[in-house]
Amino acid sequence: MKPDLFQSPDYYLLDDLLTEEHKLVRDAARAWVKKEVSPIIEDYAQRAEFPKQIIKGLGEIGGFGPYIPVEYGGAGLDQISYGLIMQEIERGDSGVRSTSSVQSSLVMYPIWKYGTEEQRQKYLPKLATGEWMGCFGLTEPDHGSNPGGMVTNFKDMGDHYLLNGAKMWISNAPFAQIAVVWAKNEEGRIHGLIVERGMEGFSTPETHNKWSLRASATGELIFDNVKVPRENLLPGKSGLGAPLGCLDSARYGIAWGAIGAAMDCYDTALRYSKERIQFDKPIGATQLQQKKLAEMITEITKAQLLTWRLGVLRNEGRATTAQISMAKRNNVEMAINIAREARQMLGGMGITGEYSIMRHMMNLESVITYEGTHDIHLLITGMDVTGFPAFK
Ligand code: TGC
Ligand code: FAD
Repeated sequence: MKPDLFQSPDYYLLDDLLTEEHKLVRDAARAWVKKEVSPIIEDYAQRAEFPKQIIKGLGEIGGFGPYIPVEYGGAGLDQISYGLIMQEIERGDSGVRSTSSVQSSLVMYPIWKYGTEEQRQKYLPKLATGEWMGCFGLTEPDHGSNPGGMVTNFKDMGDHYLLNGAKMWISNAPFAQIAVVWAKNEEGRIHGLIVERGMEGFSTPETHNKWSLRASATGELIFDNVKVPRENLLPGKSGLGAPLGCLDSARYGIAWGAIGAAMDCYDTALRYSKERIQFDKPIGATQLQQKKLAEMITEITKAQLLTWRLGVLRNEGRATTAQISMAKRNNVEMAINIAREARQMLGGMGITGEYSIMRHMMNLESVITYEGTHDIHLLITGMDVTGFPAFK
């Protein structure tokens, strides 16, 4: 793979809207990605393997629980710093950002928000350093966009719960020490349970043959009469709103992350367009290629503004689920369109692993599907503006 020469586009001088702390956090993440992710990621993606050696560094740059309070091992940062870290990590690879998103927003967040003090003390510090990795089990083979229909269930056996069912498409599952699993009790009410690797009847087979997010490990969670200790139930919130609350945080991070992938594709295509000579002039001097680049930087700039504003609203506790949906949907579509255009700008070279674009493009096919599909986010916006839910 070519050396990482990334230069971040900032067409509207958005750095002026960031604090010194935001810039420090972002620059540290950017430098880490250049040093630890860019040189190896193509190889790991080609081999369909998650690079476990980066876990410690991810923890050090605040990639695990950026906004979780310092007393629990988190970085105690605000929502814009959290977003900037996701942007930089996904600039390297969406699969690495996935690992970070899942650990932060889908494992640490529910333990922090819905867990007991004992659960926070037991799990959060280890998750913050990456000593323990976690995964989040919501999706099932027959319930993806409609998680409320889940059939995974647990029975109260007095001194423990008995968990049965299966989850599918679970990021980090093959190597995670713990899983935050959403299951229905005997009354059909959804609760979160912390399931630990090693519990009898719990297995995590890996999902192979993915053409997307190849550097992220994906698997199933299978529960065959798993005895879960009573103290592993998250008591703070139940109902579908509990897992959906976690998704708000993760989807917000993805909105930033997608900008990172788009910036990397744009920057690569821009550089290539100045160097690649056809018909005795750089392809960047032709109107057709300039149209592509001009539209890319316009879309990136609009997404940066949208997402920065969303970060401000989240810092103030005012961002709604529908606003987050709009940003996730807009930014991932923006990124995937830019990746497709940028890939074409590199001609044949665009399909090789010499450049990051094709990998981003394939990764984004997962990003546009997980954490709520593109269609589901449109329906969330539709419901918000009309008041009519059109899911059912
Ligand atoms: P609905 O009736 O609308 O809501 C049920 C209850 O939940 C409440 N609620 C929320 N609460 C907190 N935060 C939110 N964002 C909430 N959204 C809804 C709601 O008020 C209600 O509460 P209550 O008290 O009245 O019961 O639910 P619905 O069944 O009609 O479904 C709505 C829909 C379709 C929007 C929802 O199911 C949905 O978002 N589906 C998409 C599923 C999804 O996003 N799955 C993601 C799985 S995790 C993942 O993909 C990780 S990938 C990670 C990576 O690798 O980076
Ligand atoms: P379906 O829900 O079957 O949707 C199929 C199609 O139908 C989609 O285009 C959808 O938009 C459309 N559709 C569905 N309902 C409607 C409707 N009412 N109106 C109009 N169109 C509709 N899940 C987890 O719980 N944890 C994870 O860590 C996790 N990681 C993932 C990693 C990867 C790489 C992938 C690919 C997925 C991951 N997921 C995870 C699962 C992901 O959240 C689901 O794939 C996603 O929610 C969609 O569910 P589905 O695949 O079952 O598609």
